[in-house]
Amino acid sequence: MEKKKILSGIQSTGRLTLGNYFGAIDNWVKMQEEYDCYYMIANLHSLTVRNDPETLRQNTIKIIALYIAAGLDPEKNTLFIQSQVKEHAELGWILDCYTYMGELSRMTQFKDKSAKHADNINSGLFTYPVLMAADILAYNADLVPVGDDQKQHLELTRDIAERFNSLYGETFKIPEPYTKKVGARIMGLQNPTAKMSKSSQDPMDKILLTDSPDEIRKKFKKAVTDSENKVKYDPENKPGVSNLMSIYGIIKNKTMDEIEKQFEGQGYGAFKTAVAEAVIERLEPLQNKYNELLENPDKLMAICNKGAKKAEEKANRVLKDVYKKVGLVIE
Ligand code: ATP
Ligand code: LTN
Repeated sequence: MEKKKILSGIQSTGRLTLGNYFGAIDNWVKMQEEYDCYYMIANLHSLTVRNDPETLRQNTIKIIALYIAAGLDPEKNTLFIQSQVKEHAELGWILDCYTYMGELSRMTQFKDKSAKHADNINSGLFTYPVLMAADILAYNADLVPVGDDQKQHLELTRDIAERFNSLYGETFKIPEPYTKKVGARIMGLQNPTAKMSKSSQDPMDKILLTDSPDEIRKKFKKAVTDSENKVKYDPENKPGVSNLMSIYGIIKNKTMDEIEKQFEGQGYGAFKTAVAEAVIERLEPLQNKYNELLENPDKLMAICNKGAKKAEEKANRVLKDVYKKVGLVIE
């Protein structure tokens, strides 16, 4: 039986955090045996906010290195950079013409990002979800692993695909979201009621996958908690400690009950140290591999080129079908 197809991606705006790791990449690694996986760097999406060109280029390569260092095997998965496969932008344009302004106006990410970048509310930011739909539909992906924040975009993707199919006949597969179990949503260390985000302005709010052990210790030590000094899981009233418990639980594979028992009678100091050491230990092999990979950028690019070629073959077939169906002349 043919394996089900998975597609997902991360924007190359900024450096990846522990949130990206536990919320996305670490789950992708677990899926690589069972599915036919396409994992890309969504660098076209990154242009919706202003970037320094050289930083954007560097971040893109660094994320590819992190994908591989985190355990994504380039032989088992198709790893590529979105801008290398022009079909994404081409299909994005066509799908723009099948998406309504009203639908896009309802996207909460658009509202959030417009508020954050009030001086640059460009039309790319508005049509961002359509490009994401193109990423997914170009491969007829069955499943799309995303965090809660992206579910609305996936719903829209399904609506666009259904609309297109009903106009032109069966063309796109309707993708399903693949969301993870609870606990995979990592919150900020300084503001534990908002998710840890790579674009957060406060460096103390996020753990970067490339942070040194000392930086990690410092950030956990300064993490916001509460005055109770009791390790207890209560996300509503104790969001800071609960977030640290989730992180510890994911790494040590322990339930919240087990963690409460383990740290009974101990204060936050000891607990924070334990969380920091667990994170350091978990990231160490990833960081070693990452540094090794970055020593040979040509090899990394060769992996991306190979992935892009394979991705393009698939996406081009779908795009040609779409061109034909809507009446665009190509040959
Ligand atoms: P940005 O700050 O640039 O918006 P981000 O850090 O929120 O970025 P995205 O590029 O939007 O990350 O997301 C990439 C993937 O990582 C998505 O699947 C998203 O759901 C997941 N992800 C991001 N942050 C977290 C988090 N704090 N906890 C769990 N998953 C996360
Ligand atoms: N919008 C997503 C990144 C992204 C994506 C995709 C995820 C771009 N294209 C296709 C899944 C499938 C984000 O910001 N996390």
